[in-house]
Amino acid sequence: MKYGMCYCYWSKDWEGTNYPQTIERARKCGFDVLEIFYGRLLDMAQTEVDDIKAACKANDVELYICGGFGAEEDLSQLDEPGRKHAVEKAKELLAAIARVDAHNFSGINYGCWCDFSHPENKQKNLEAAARSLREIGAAAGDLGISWNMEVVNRFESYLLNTAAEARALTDEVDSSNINILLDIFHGMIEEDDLANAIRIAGDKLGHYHVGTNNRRLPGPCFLPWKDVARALVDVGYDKTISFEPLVRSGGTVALQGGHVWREMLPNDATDDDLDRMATEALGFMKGLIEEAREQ
Ligand SMILES: [Mn+2]
Repeated sequence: MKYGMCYCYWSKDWEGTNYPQTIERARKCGFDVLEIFYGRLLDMAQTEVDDIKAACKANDVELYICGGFGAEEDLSQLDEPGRKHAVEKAKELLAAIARVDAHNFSGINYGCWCDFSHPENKQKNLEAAARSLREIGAAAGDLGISWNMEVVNRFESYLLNTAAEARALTDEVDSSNINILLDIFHGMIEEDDLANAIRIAGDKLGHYHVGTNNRRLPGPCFLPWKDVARALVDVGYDKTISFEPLVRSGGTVALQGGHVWREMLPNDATDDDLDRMATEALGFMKGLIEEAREQ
């Protein structure tokens, strides 16, 4: 199992220009993966790409890419020329992901993030998404990239709110490169049983996001951590568990999607405190998985 940290823990913004330093910082805290937003990859200078790849190699850190699509990238849209354009954009993104030597792209990468204009079209949208994803799955396969569709809560999308809905879509697409990202926060809102959600995703589980119920670093809280760890081990999940704490106020993380309206970090937390808390949370998560494996 690999363990990852999302860049937004160390920044109040989704994206930054200090990825090489953050890759080193992730490794110092014990993480195997740094997860970054996709946007800047599309027009990133080759020198920065080279610096990121060198930092990954020097620190033995793998880069994961994530994000949520807008209207132009919406693979589920019913306008056929628009959908084809979105597929071409997705292929450009795949090339950009391959350029930084990443092999996972995860998020709301099947529809439009927070667009609720035509929920009555849900079934038709899913059929359009399946057509798009079959083509993207083939392109992703050529580049060795897993396209992980994030199941999100009802306030972020009407397309995939449960693992069962995502599993139905991946079965319909039937591509080994189109998989599922489950996030414990979204699942806590929508699923009847968080462990069962993992079992439903089963061998299509491509990525897993964790945090507490209020999106702090993973740690003791009312979430059924032991059951979740048990299910991850039972389905043979052995990719990456990424931490996605949304704890920073005042930047794009808070104001553009994360909805952080109060301080979620201890008062006067220093950079060293952030790193120490991340390492402690990593110990918590690793302990759960090891315990489940020993049972
Ligand atoms: Mn997530």
